[in-house]
Amino acid sequence: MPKNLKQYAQVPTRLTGGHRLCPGCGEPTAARQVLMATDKPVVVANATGCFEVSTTIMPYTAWAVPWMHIAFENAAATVSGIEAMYVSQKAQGNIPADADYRFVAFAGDGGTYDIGLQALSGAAERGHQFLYVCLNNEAYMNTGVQRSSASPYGAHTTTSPSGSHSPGKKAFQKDLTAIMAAHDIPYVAQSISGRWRDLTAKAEKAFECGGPAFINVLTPCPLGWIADASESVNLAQLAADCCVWPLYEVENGVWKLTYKPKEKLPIDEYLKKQGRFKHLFKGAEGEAVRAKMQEYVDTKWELLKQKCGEA
Ligand SMILES: Cc1ncc(C[n+]2csc(CCOP(=O)(O)OP(=O)(O)O)c2C)c(N)n1
Ligand code: SF4
Repeated sequence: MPKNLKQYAQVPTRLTGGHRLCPGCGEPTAARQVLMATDKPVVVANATGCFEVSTTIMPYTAWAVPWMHIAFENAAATVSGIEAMYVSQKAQGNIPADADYRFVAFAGDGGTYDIGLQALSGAAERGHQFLYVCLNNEAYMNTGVQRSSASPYGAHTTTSPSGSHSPGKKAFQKDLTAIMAAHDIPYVAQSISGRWRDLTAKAEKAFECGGPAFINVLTPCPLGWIADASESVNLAQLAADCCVWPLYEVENGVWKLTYKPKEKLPIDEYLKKQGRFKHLFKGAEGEAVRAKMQEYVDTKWELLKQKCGEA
């Protein structure tokens, strides 16, 4: 049963303030909301990326739990290895039989959608009990905003630049949440860092599902999205309201919408607030790209509603 706000305020802080993530970054908010969702001791594995480098600037750390830095590509291999060692040590009597730990990996979309996908798929298939959280800001932000396979169609990044020969990124993003659902693991979900109740409830289910769990969290990045830091929470909410980033879960194979916008907003409401889509509001070509994006979002939304028994 998710706690209320007053109860969450009593939960010990596992990721402290004083880290160097940018103001308005969606990553620490999401991570804190996830970590608040369990009272059990947790061990964290963290792939390189903004979240990792900014929370562990030598000689300081913002982590108040056991935490392991690992390479870009192997967050899932590491967290599943830690969990396997824990199970083995418990069986050997080296860890008390009543110990009850939880294991969580955090990685960006670059580390998850692209370079870490093989390790993530393998760990999910092996059935370890862990939660993998993708902090999805839709590009490789830590190294200067390069496109990833999570970057949306039409987005300007340094490796999909908009200009006279290019409308921004030319491919639609990979649907990683659906790919993880296809692994038939106990729990898969999409959330945003803005709606704390949605994310903490999902994280609680994920921690307690007894097997592999995956949550894909949209985490706005003011620097890469070229947006005002004060707009981050609103942008995440707009992504849900425009159905660009629907909130749903797949629990033991059952698909369910966890948020239904009262009125599905046009994607322009979301796009116009971000400099990475600014070029799409100039000329006929930009209009055509936006129309294609809207069509894509509408098609995916209808398919999702069918899967969730809402159509
Ligand atoms: C194998 C490997 N390739 C490249 C890098 C350089 N590198 C470090 S962080 C990073 C980008 C991380 O992007 P993402 O995972 O999306 O996280 P973000 O910084 O956006 O939160 C890259 C390319 C690396 N550390 N290891
Ligand atoms: S660049 Fe983006 S993801 Fe990285 S710390 Fe800043 S706001 Fe967060």
